[in-house]
Amino acid sequence: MRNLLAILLIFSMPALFGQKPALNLIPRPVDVQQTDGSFRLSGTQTISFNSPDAKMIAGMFEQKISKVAGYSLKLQKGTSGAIRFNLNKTEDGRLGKEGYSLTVTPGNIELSANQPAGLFYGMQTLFQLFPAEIESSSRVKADWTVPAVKITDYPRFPWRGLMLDVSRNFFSKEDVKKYIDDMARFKFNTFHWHLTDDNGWRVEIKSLPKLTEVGAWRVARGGHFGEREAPKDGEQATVGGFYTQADISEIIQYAHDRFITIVPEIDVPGHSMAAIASYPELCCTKDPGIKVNPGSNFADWYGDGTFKMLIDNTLNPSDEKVYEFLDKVFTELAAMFPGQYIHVGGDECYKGYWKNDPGCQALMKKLNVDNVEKLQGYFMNRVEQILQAKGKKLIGWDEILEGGISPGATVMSWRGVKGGIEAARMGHDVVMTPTTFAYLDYQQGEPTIEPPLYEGLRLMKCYSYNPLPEGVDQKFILGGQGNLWSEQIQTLSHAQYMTWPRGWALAEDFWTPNEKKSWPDFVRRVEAGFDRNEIAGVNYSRAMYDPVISAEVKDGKTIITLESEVPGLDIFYTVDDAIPGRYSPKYSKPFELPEGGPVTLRVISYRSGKPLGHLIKLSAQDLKKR
Ligand code: TNX
Repeated sequence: MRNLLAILLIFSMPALFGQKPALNLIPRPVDVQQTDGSFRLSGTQTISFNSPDAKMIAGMFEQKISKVAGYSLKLQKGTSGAIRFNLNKTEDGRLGKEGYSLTVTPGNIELSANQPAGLFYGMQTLFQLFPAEIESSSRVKADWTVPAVKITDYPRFPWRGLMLDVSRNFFSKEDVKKYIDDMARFKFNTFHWHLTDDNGWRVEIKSLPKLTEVGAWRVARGGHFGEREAPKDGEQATVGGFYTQADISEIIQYAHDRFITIVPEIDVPGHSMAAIASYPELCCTKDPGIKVNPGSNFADWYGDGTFKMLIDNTLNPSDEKVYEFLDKVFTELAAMFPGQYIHVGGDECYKGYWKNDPGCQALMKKLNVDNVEKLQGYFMNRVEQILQAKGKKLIGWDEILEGGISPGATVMSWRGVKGGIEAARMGHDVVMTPTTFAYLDYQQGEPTIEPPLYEGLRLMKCYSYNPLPEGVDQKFILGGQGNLWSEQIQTLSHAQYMTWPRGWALAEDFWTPNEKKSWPDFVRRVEAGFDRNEIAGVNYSRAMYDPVISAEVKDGKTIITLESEVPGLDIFYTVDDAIPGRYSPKYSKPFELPEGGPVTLRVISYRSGKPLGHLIKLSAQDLKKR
């Protein structure tokens, strides 16, 4: 009862002062006009729909309300319900395929769109206008009101994606569905499913049973991925999993119901160790000792993006049997996935084994080419022909540009933005997923606190991203995508931790007009999103509260700078081994670390007298290395 009173008080406060309540919508809509009052669910209202498609969305809304509020609202054909889901009879030109308009008054909720997708996105906005309790998965008490508002909204880009790598670590069918659920809440419409790599083949191909009998399983290992022990002779491979074709169909349907298209990826010709472990004849070395990799180190990286694979993980482009294999794989894949795109990887393909292979040399002679890069071009073009024969379009990582690729290929720009710019200038469609703004496997806060990884990408940087590079025609930029590589991610909750809130920043980068974006306003909405995730039971990271700590050595002195990306935080620190808190020195400007003995810097961020960030602890040596 007391909770209810408190909730009522909070909700009536803006009304008492004549202010409109703050809305916490992510991504921020194109146009929002707040009006007076609010709509209250009574439990006896009706929901109307004007077409079978509108009925489907209205039914989803009804089910959600029934689950959390326990109301059974009546669904009825027509346009006169208190809550109305309408597909426009004449198209509203501004809204396009995915836009919607939503009007809430004290008497009605009216949602309209040109297409069902628009109604679905409008419904997500409507859910975000309800109290946070709407995110609950069971019945809860709440004041089920929606502030009066008029919203016109549509996306900036048609491709708004997230990628999940299920090869490095397997994620169950249920995990994948949960991940898709959360994408849908933020109007993502593309799920890129990285199904194969060196560490596991995850999709059943009936004509090639070993891909999942052998390729889906690796030896059990703990510890940091990339530094694990290689498989031993005779060791049982017990860790992994795969999706049957029935599982795949179920997930496709699940995503389809949430207006999400799945783009499956089969990563070739590199990153193919799991396939090679299953069928060693597919690579140049034909080494039957090649195993599905458990996260051991099998490459030398030279720091400039070049590398050498110490174990052969590359398909042989000169062997016709490889194309027969790929034809089988893509025939079954094309039959499973209804979307127009199949992603064929193409990244980080090591060509060292090709160089020494007589078959590859003969092929180079025949093609009259003098470098192995061109062999990848040949391979990719063969793969594209296979896809075209199945009515599918090829999309690949930006390396596919290097060997020459047909203009019909779509390019995913990951090595920064330059591949995307170059591809768009050549007339390719492009999806922007640069490491510098969109890599969700990167560390999101203070590196000594976050799970170890070789790079960082903070929320503010994600949020600053504009997927349309300067000087590029927007028509070639389909949109953008965040990529969650799973080398270091073993559970769904960790995947969620890495994805949110950075995924919210990307959702807004891909949906909201650039000029409508505002970092301080986004931070406020992110904090409201945290509360919602608490209720939804979805993990997230609070790393944005941790300051950026930098050090500069000047005339033998170490100068420390502490910067908060979140406005309005107080940063407290100590250099005397005391635990920092509200009575410690408050940071205001760069300061010098004391000399003359071992020194430890401790830092923590507060707001309104309450700790928000982690307690960060760094030695003077650590700092000097920064
Ligand atoms: C590069 S991005 C890769 C992935 C790794 C990722 C780790 C891309 C096309 N290739 O195989 O998982 O870096 O950050």
